[in-house]
Amino acid sequence: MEIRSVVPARCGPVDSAPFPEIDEAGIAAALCEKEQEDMRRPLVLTSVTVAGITLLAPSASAEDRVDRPSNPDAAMAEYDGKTLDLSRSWGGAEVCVEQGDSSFRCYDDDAAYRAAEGVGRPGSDYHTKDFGDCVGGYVCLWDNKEFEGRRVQFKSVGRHNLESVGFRNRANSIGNHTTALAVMWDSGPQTSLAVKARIGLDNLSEIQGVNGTWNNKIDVVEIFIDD
Ligand SMILES: [Ca+2]
Ligand SMILES: [Ca+2]
Repeated sequence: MEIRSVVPARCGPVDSAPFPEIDEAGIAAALCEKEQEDMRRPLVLTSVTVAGITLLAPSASAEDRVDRPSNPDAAMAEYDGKTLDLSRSWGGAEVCVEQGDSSFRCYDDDAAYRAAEGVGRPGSDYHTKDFGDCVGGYVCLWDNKEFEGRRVQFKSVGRHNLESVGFRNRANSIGNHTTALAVMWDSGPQTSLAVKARIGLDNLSEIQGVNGTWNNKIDVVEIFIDD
């Protein structure tokens, strides 16, 4: 274990925030003060070593039955020969992974995911309640604390609306296994939690924010361009 700190994403006006209905200017000063206070508070985080993992191309598509989404922003995923609307249901899937074209593929479990996408097991990091289960190059969110339960993985730069993948207000632990900054957003009122590259937070109920703890609060994940 090592002591690291989490820093706020932005302090001051948030002119490109994902919740335009909120009076951002009115809360910016309060957010700044609170986030600076949060930044001074050290957090005990799990340290990891980034495994030298190569992502291979996903397997060929199956002939899918397409269920039309009720939500136009819904993310569609291939799973078990069918197409899922993730905003409505994950079916029996345990792991859903963003692909290069921003679509998703879902799997029964971590082993099925690694076999299908050619991702090797990272040795001792595998299923050790370490965010090493989040393959390098991805930001991962887990439904339960300590990097357990259902997991969604994102890799493309930009904002990912968790409502679209059925994961809004669900994440209890997160891992940023990229080399870029990742920012978590909550809308009630709008606030953000920045997670530096290669940092995992194993229990969001221990992370205090403007809206209480961050447990089951994240609405949007934003991945920044690598510096
Ligand atoms: Ca949860
Ligand atoms: Ca929320």
